[in-house]
Amino acid sequence: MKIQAARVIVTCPGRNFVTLKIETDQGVYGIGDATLNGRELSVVSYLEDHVLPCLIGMDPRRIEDIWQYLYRGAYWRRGPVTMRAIAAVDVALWDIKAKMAGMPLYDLLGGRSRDGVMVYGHANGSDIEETVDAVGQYIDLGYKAIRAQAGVPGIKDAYGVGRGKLFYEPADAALPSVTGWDTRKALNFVPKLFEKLRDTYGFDHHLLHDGHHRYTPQEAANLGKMLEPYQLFWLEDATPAENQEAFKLIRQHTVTPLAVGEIFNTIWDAKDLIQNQLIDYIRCTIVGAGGVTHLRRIADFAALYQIRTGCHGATDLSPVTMGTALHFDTWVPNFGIQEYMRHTPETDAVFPHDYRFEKGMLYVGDTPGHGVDIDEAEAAKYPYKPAYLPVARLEDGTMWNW
Ligand code: GCO
Ligand code: MG
Repeated sequence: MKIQAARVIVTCPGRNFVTLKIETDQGVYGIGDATLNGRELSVVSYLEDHVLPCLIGMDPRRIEDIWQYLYRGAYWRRGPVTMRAIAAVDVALWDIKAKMAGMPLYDLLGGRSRDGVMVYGHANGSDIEETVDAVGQYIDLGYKAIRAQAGVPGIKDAYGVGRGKLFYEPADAALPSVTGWDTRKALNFVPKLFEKLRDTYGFDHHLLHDGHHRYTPQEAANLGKMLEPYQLFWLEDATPAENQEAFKLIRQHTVTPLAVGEIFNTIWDAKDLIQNQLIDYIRCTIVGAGGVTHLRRIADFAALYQIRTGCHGATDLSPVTMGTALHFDTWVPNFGIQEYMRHTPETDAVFPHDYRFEKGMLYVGDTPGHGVDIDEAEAAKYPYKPAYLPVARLEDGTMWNW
């Protein structure tokens, strides 16, 4: 069996997605996601110019060997561009293997560990009142877990506040827009949001919050401590994690569970965090961290330390990643939660899929493969449009982490 052709498809049904389609000489094809928000075309080039020519003629059944070929063979290891390209190939190959086996992917991975996958949605508003209402809407939709973010008085476009309900799209401008940040204001405000949420809805639902890399370790420790009475499911990306040791300080001061990893690319980004038990949830996902082959390695390592998964699932992760992640989540023994930001109807039409939402859970279907396809005629209707994530500056103009 041979890989006969491989193509990259770029489409923008409301936002940009980069998709890889691998075709075999036996008529079976596989689909992988290679989207890197705001840097999409770099992965297109990496695949088209440097990866796809090597793949033609290879045996698509040799997933592990092809992964190692692309990782070791590049000599230049890791990084978001390389690892997304590898992830796209890996996911397309798992799709092909599962289709050939006539099995849904979760079965090939080792079978079901659970019936459905608990997800969390994003509730946001321009102030506390709006966010409290938005959380109420998610509760009405049956969600068991909800991430809450609100506009902070005095901060221009605080992180996480979208324009519409249910959909939130931060990459929204042809050049990065400038938002503001002020840690003092946020620290005074965020605990009030969660106090109001617990007063209004009680403690039956899981509540989550994303610090989006904005705090120093000491500030993050302070925030975690102040949030303890509200029993969060997790505080995410409380501080940047290039220096994994930074989490030690947070950990020494608070029992609020910590999650990190949406921007990690390999197990090496998480090694110290995991083996020193500095986090509770690892947020790497399929497209960001080298596909099913590598994410499985990270999850198994995390399981040794009772750390659970919490795959990133924002809208910049295409339905192909969402579908594959759901198969992974259905199998992985140390599953924690799955982020789920809904895609627009245009995106859903480009990527027909068989997963479905019911009462706060997502369920995979039983179609052989990962259950997500691409309608190329639909995709062709939406040409690529440059769109960047915002940047953040402090009041005095200093660049900060968005
Ligand atoms: C999350 C995230 C995202 C990112 C986005 C960047 O927790 O969902 O922080 O919303 O900002 O994925 O492309
Ligand atoms: Mg996040």
